[in-house]
Amino acid sequence: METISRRNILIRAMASLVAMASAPLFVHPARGQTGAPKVHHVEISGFKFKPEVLAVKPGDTIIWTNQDIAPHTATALDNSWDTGTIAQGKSKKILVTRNFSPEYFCRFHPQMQAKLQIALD
Ligand SMILES: [Cu+2]
Repeated sequence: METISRRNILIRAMASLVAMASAPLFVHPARGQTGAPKVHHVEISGFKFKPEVLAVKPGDTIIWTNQDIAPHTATALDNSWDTGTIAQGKSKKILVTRNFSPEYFCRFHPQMQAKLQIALD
């Protein structure tokens, strides 16, 4: 009798450990492990895209926010996507699709360049 109840306690303890270990997957479904789409933020300030290299996946959204007085754009080098003009204090968002062109620049200030590292799964 005692042996069985000890085993039951052990099984319950192990079950709760397993539940605790897997809980973060359900608490943070957007953190990558489940592959859920994410929202990434790129700040434009001092005539730079920050970060200049950003890891994304198809299905993710990128939001660019312009902190400069000058207007900017985020535009694919091959022109396949473009936020259009982003005025001071404004944001524009774009959905990352399959075969998304990774390198981009600002049409008004072509020296401003950045790139996306697009993970394919
Ligand atoms: Cu610009």
